[in-house]
Amino acid sequence: MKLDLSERVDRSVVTLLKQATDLFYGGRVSECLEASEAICDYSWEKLNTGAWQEVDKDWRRVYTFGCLLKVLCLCAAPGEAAPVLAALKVCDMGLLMGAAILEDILIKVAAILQKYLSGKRPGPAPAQEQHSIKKARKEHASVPDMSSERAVPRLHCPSLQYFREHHLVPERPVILEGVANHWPCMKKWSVQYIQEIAGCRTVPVELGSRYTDEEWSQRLMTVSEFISKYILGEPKDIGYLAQHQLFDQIPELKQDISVPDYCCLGDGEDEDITINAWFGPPGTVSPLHQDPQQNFLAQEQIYGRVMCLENALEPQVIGRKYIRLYSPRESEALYPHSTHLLHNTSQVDVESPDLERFPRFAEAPFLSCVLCPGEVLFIPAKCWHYVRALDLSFSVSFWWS
Ligand SMILES: O=C(O)CCC(=O)C(=O)O
Repeated sequence: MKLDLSERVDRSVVTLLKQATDLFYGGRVSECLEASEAICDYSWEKLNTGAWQEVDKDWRRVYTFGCLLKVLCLCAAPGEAAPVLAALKVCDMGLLMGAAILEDILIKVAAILQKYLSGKRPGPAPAQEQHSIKKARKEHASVPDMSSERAVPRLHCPSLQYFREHHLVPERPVILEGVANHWPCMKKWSVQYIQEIAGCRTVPVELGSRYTDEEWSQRLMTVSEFISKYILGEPKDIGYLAQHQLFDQIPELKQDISVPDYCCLGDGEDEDITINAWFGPPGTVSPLHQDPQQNFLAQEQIYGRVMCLENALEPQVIGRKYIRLYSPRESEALYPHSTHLLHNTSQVDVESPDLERFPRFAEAPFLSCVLCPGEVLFIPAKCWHYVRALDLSFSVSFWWS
């Protein structure tokens, strides 16, 4: 195993990594496991010291090497699903917290482990779970009265040139209809499908209704735990799977979506496009904020399953989002937070603004829409956007330049 690490990593750690590798190839698996755990623990401390942006990438690579060795040890003896499941969790931790090594080997290893586990998957969901799916489907957040609001314009599959001239260059938002209808996810995705494809994967979940709240936090959990607690669970709990890495972590899901053709109008390559997943129950809110890149926010069609009168399971289409857009020219009237971390986020609670504290907000013009499955919203770079899910919903956003 080629350890390409800079001088910034303590030599003792590099030596320990070499020893651990030799132990593994020498068949001394339990000693290698111990050493790999020490490597993971030590580098974990480094990853959790100071601001994340300042963590040295080489320490993240050390952590990934530690995870890889641990995975190899856990899977050394074929057989039970439990150690493979534990190994997959270690892979995910390496993917989330580490940095790529050996041509992204952890992505490949994770795919193999997931395939192995899918052969050992339990049968259909028990009746109790089906009942909760019914409950989840019935719940909606209130649709705002939009009669006095200016609607985001809509176009059906405009040409590249038309989109460029009338929307990209003048930075005008638009809803593109008919652009995502042919994506495989539109027919394929259901809560059950996501559970099957990604259930055993560990992901970060945002807890609380919005990231500006004091009690907001993030926790790592499996997609299965997320679905049973926040998608099928009690409506009082809000959890949002808002993930920048989900599609890299689980390439099987990425095959079901496409990068919108309009991204070719940008300067970058396809690999420079960041694809984000936003999966959550009704009521999840992304507070008013702006991002530096152009954005195509695509609303997926996700099927819930509802118990109909004959007790059969009927698929139902769900997934709408209420969205408001404010021009970057209105920034002052939106009262961005003053702290560095939240400078791109407004202090105003958009649907229940405190106009005594934020009087200019009332005058700021905006566009609004309810984005439905199959539709793609173009949000120009720096355009302020506020998003509230009206139903259980799965959106995919493409950030491009
Ligand atoms: O869908 C959401 O909740 C937020 C989407 C968003 O903010 C984005 O894509 O930048």
